[in-house]
Amino acid sequence: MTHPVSYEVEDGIAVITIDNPPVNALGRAVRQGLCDAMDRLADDPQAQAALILGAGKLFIGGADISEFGKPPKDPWLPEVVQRIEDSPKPVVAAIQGAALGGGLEVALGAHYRVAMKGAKLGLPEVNLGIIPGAGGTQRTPRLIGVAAALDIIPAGGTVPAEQAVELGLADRLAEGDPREAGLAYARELVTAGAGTRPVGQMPCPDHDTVALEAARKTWSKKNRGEVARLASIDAVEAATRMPIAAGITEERRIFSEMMDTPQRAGLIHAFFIERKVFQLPELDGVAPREVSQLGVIGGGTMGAGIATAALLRGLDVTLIERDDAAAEKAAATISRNLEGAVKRGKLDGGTRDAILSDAFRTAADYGALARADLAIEAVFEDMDVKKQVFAELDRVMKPGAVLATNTSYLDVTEIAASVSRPSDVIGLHFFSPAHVMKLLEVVVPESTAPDVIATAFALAKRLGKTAVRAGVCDGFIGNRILSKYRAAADRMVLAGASPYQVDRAVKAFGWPMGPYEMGDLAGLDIGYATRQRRAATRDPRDIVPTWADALYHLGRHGQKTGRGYYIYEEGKRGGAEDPEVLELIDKARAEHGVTPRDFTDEEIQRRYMAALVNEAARVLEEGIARRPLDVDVTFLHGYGFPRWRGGPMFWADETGLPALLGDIEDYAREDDFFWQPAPLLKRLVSENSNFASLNG
Ligand code: 3H9
Repeated sequence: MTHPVSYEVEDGIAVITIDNPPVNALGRAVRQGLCDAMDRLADDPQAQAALILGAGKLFIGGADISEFGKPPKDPWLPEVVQRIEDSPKPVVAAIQGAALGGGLEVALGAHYRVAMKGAKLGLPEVNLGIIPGAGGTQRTPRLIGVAAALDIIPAGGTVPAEQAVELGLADRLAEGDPREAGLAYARELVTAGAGTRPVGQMPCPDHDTVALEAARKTWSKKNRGEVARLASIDAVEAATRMPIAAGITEERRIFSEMMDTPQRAGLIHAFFIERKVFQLPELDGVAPREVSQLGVIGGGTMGAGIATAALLRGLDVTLIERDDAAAEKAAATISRNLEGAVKRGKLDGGTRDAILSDAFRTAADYGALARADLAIEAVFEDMDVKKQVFAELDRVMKPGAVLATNTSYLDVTEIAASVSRPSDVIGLHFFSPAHVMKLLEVVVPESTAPDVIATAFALAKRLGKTAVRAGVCDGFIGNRILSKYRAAADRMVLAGASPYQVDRAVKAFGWPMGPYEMGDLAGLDIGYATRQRRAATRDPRDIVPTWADALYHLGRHGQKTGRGYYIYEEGKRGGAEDPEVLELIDKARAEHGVTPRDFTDEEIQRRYMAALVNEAARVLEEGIARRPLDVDVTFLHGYGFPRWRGGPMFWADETGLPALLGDIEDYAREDDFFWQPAPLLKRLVSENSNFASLNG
């Protein structure tokens, strides 16, 4: 095996290149290689300075995350960075693509930094539940001050090369080849007789109480529950109080503490599964079909959101609406969405104008889709209406085009069977607002061709979405599981918990919203319509939240009507509890002959999660989700599941499946209709196994 760190001398400059694809992560061999290179540099009479480079498209993506949680191996990264800083000869780092985490820390060990245009520099460690652990929290504030360091470190943020130079994180900006730019800088330094410039030897930054307090205030609210962000602020504060060696020891202490948290394990699980979710063995070697022209049918909130997502990523979009008025309304929504992107700095005004004039058009006639490569219908959720749309698509679309439906629960197999080319049909279930939400459930009927599945995954990547493969059933992966834990919440309310306590308990677990706040946001008419739809096939033992029906009939449809479970006042955030809702619930309890009992918040959380995991186990067993990680990604990206818990299946493994099964069996003693343990859960417990074993 060739060594991942090479050393050669060019014109008096030692060029040290890290070549460790895919991201030049700082695994053990790279760390050792850098130490060896520093030893060699010190003794090399040919070299007056050194240049550190990363081979390929980026400088260094950070420490090797796959080593985390395993026993650490020498040399540790902080020592490596110190060795670079202690070099008696000047060291330059030339940064292209990205210098992240340990990658930036290596660059901060160097005495001079040149950032190539397009590069980003940052310390994203807190996103993984740790803090920078190789001097990042000590050297960054020494270079750019406490306030600027606090803008980056607790946010896990990156800055573009230009800003890095403005801040002083890098010394100069360059264009072109990083090797050439780095060599030119190093030669210039040698010619000028510039010596070393160790960042660690720079004076302690001023103790900026205002910035520290502001950061603590921000990060106790934002990413609620995450410990590493606040801990990273403590580490930055340490830089203001102690010399570098002590500061690095303190950083190391906090880093090790974070490394041992379950949050670190959860966040790193999330990092890896977000990538693995795209790796489907069935798609090995299957090329996606070419997609550049997209058709969207229906310009409501969903259709307009999908069109916006596609336009933002450079696709050409034709939107079909039934008449001019509807088309104009859709175009206005899309224009507003794009304006939002301009305001958030994601798009410039000129590009927005160009998109609207060149890449987007509306039409009333399906014939306008004759050249589209893929069409997504987002019309009213009714099987007959969908079939009519698909008949039109079947008639006008070119051979090889993909026909997709954005239905959130209708039978995609039945839709596919209604056209002459079922193998080209697939479900693409976007979440609202479609140009913001990351999740895309790719719903695959038996009849779908593999390259159509591959096309859906490639499209998702292009749109910046996380795609999860789902099988066909009512609600697919996410909404099917959601309906179960929602039902568990309703059962707890009937038994004695208040909806407000349920919401509070669920949020204390880390969910961004409780089920009743969520209901108010989505609109209580939606839940009512779902209950109506299911009424004909409902088991008589099932419990219907009659209080929710009553709210619907009172016209209290949630936020949009100012009243639902909560009472909303104009201009006020959140809603107030409504005693009338509690009266409606009391009435339902009386009808069911229920004497209300108290619930602890912990019991609410356990029942909510047990219902989720149990249904997820069924979804896995039926092959609706192929792997537990697909369920985890669905909940992280579509339902706001707290990322630091890794996902519900990861949480279940961490909690322990025997304990969860025990809970479900206990609950079944009082209600054996709702609480039937999933066979897969029982099997995993009997085999002393876990969900992770099914991730492949
Ligand atoms: C750290 O540095 C701690 C230090 O402060 C202190 C230590 C003492 N390690 O994302 P991609 C894999 S913590 C190992 O698709 P892109 C990734 O899993 C680290 N593996 O590429 C994937 O594998 P596969 C701080 C890594 O071009 C493949 O590389 N750094 C690492 O879209 C391609 O990844 C970070 O948090 C890693 N560090 O984006 C940065 N990074 O092909 C994390 C990636 O088998 N990384 N892989 O699925 C990223 O943000 C992106 O990967 C990056 C490239 C922007 C670099």
